[in-house]
Amino acid sequence: MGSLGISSDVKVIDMEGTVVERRKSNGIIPNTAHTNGFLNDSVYTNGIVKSLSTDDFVKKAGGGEKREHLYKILVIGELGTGKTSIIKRYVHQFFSQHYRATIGVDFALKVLNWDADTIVRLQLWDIAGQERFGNMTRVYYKEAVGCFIVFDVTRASTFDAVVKWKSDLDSKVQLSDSSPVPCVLLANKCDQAKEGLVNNANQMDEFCKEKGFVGWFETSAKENINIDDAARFLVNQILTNDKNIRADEEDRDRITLENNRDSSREKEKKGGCCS
Ligand SMILES: Nc1nc2c(ncn2[C@@H]2O[C@H](COP(=O)(O)OP(=O)(O)OP(=O)(O)O)[C@@H](O)[C@H]2O)c(=O)[nH]1
Ligand SMILES: [Mg+2]
Repeated sequence: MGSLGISSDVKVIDMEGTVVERRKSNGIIPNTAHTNGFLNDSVYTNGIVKSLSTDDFVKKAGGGEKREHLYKILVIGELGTGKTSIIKRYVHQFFSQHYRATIGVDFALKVLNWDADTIVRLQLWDIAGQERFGNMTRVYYKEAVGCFIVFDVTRASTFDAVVKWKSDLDSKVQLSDSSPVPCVLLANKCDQAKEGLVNNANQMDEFCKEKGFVGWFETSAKENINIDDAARFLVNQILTNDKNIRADEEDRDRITLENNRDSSREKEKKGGCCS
């Protein structure tokens, strides 16, 4: 981990699931913090994470403005399926055979220059497989707008658990319009021999449709297969949802404004406020 610039900092998560503080660890991890500390230092400015799903506008060189989105994405699934490895590959272009189980939750940030006018910041929440739909997942899932559920193609039992992770997710978090959080299924370790349903692409498509996954990808953190594509696919879903929700909210605001204007005109017609 040292080679990745790992710090001994710890992150403190409040019961709302927001990282409220980042401080140097003196070797004692506070009760409220669950971390392995693989965070890149650039992730948190001033130690405080901004509220999620917000937009900022940043000045572009040459005048115009860029829209900047911050999205929280969950990475969940059974123990040892490769969640941490996928994130490390995606964010740090790094892979290790060495297995160190995540404790609680870990974080990483990936910044995407999406297009000429858009920057997307993905805050990736790497949730330990050993959390297994425990009480803390409700806290960790809060405000997520996208999710990867990961299974290990060499262990069919990890695929069997996918449905439980999906229903845990759907029962604990929804988008602001109450629709389910878009979730992509990752069949990881595809560099190795596969076991079970994952050998049949048509049945996998059917499974995903039935269980409400927006899509699935075979991935390998080891060989760097499909991880960028899967992330791009999920971000596209998130951006579409975000745009639709925003449009609905703007419509609602406009209608409320028009109704208010109409009712004050009515009052004026009737002779002002005292009639
Ligand atoms: N061959 C192969 N091994 C992988 C791949 N991804 C992860 N591994 C290995 O699988 C083991 C577990 O990987 P992790 O990324 O730590 O798994 P995890 O899902 O984060 O596990 P928990 O933190 O316990 O939930 C490690 O030994 C990795 O090197 C892959 O794509 N191919
Ligand atoms: Mg892990």
